[in-house]
Amino acid sequence: MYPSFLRFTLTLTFIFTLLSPILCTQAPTTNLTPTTIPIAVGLHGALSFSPNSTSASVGDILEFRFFNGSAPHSVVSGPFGTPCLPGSGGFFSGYLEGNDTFSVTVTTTDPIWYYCSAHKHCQYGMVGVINPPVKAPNSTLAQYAMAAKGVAMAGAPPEVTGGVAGNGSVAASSSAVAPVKPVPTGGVGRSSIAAGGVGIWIVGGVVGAW
Ligand SMILES: *[C@@H]1O[C@H](CO)[C@@H](O)[C@H](O)[C@H]1NC(C)=O
Ligand SMILES: *[C@@H]1O[C@H](CO)[C@@H](O)[C@H](O)[C@H]1NC(C)=O
Ligand SMILES: *[C@@H]1O[C@H](CO)[C@@H](O)[C@H](O)[C@H]1NC(C)=O
Ligand SMILES: *[C@@H]1O[C@H](CO)[C@@H](O)[C@H](O)[C@H]1NC(C)=O
Ligand SMILES: *[C@@H]1O[C@H](CO)[C@@H](O)[C@H](O)[C@H]1NC(C)=O
Ligand SMILES: [Cu+2]
Repeated sequence: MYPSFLRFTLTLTFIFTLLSPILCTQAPTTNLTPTTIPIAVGLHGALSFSPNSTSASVGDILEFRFFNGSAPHSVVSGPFGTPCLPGSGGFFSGYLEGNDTFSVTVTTTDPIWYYCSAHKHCQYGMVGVINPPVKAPNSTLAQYAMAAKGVAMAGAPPEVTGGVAGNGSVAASSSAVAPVKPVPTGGVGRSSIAAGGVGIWIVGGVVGAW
């Protein structure tokens, strides 16, 4: 009786351990599910990103979308204090156009300033921010754009970095509207909950119920 019951329990534990990565993706905590956030690059020929200010959680994917028929653009991240110039450890898409995408996984809730390095697009206001600083009016996108106007020449890293280029089929008429997301409060990040920990909790809970 006991040995077979024990065997049954161990088998269940084993099965749920195998299943836990799958169960984790269905976990009730909604912000465990990464959100893909589309950002249109130069839609309808405009020298802008749309939206140009975006809230994102750690683990979310920024999907920069380049459109058919548009001029080549890029997305480059860089510090607030040096507009139109890249920073270390950021991203650079290279020069992309028709239907290309560039996907960047968000790894911080700190502000990420970015711009297009093509020609004088940055100076003309092709700039954006992820997770803008909450203390307006300091460090606003408008201030970044204003300072960008005085930059002699935009810069970019020597090679593509910090993201993955793709090749979707994005209709020029499609609108890229970011889903409404709550502004992160900084306390509970997805990163603070390890998937493995949730898996163990599920296994423990289910086996405990038996
Ligand atoms: C894509 O762009 C090319 C060049 O501008 C244009 O000829 C073509 O009609 C466009 N296709 C679509 C589906 O928008
Ligand atoms: C983009 O996709 C459209 C629709 O599938 C296609 O007609 C067009 O040729 C593509 N453009 C490029 C530059 O790949
Ligand atoms: C924030 O903005 C105010 C008003 O422009 C300014 O007086 C203050 O020095 C700024 N603070 C910082 C830390 O930039
Ligand atoms: C950001 O986009 C909004 C909406 O298109 C626009 O009104 C605003 O001027 C843009 N901000 C900057 C700094 O370009
Ligand atoms: C997307 O596909 C087109 C046509 O095959 C190619 O010219 C372009 O380089 C591809 N872009 C990326 C980012 O893979
Ligand atoms: Cu551009």
